[in-house]
Amino acid sequence: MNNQQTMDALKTHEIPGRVTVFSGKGNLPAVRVETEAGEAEVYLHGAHVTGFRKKGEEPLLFMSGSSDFLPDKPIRGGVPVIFPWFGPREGQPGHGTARITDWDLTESLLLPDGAVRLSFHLPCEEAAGVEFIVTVGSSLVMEFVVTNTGTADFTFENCLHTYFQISGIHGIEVAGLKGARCLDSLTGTERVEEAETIRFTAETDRIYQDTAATAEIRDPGLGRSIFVRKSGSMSTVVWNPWIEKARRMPDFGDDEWPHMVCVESCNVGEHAITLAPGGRSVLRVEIDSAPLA
Ligand code: TA6
Repeated sequence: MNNQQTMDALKTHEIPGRVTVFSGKGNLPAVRVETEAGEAEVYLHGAHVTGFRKKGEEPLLFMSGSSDFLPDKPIRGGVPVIFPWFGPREGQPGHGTARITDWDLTESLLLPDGAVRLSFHLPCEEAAGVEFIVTVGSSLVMEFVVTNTGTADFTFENCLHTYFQISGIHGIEVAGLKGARCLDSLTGTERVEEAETIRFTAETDRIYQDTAATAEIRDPGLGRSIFVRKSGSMSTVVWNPWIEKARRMPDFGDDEWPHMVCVESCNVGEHAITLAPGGRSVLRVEIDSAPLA
């Protein structure tokens, strides 16, 4: 949905040496943030974080080289903002409308610790005030905030559908989800996760429910662990498309599936959120990394 702030309006939010507004791929407006500790890139289309790296490190986020950058298409990779529903919906865009809407940049702020905070607002949303706040520093902190500004209850799903850059899907493992209820989206089966860590040997598409746990992506190939710390989220989705699904996705390279994994912080299914009028919900995710212990 096209609601593009003019470049002149966007450039009023620039901070010399820290925040730069530019015309990105597909001539879509984007914001580059550079701090002493880390740097990031965010497109106004979908308020989509397309890059984050800590100083001197490999990027933490995966971006597909085949991604579209079109007004009516989602960007493939980075952090798709999924709202107000997760997954397919008859006659509607998959994973909701927020990721294919042009958001407004409402504030850029240099914080005392040297980090930069960007605030985005989702226009044309009647029932709720929707903000997305991105803080770039030695980690990436994202807060998805929904306030029910209507006069009736408002129910929605939300998800920060993060794509992580990894050395190779066969060599990584994801820890932190043991004991969570696991809904397998491919088989429709449900079980409790008994493994200490998740390893990948085929297409994997799982919704872990009733979990507020930090997920850790252990990547010996890159000698690092990525931590996905969250609050205000009771669902975690783990996804890798593997060979056949990758081939079926036109905006995803056939050879890209070994180099990414999605660990998504959400509230989906029975954890969909219902806000009474005036109610407020905050989904907060911090992405950080450390040398592999
Ligand atoms: O989060 C996992 C998932 O729901 C998968 O089923 C897969 O469809 C993925 O999202 C990507 O969805 P998209 O609509 O972005 O192609």
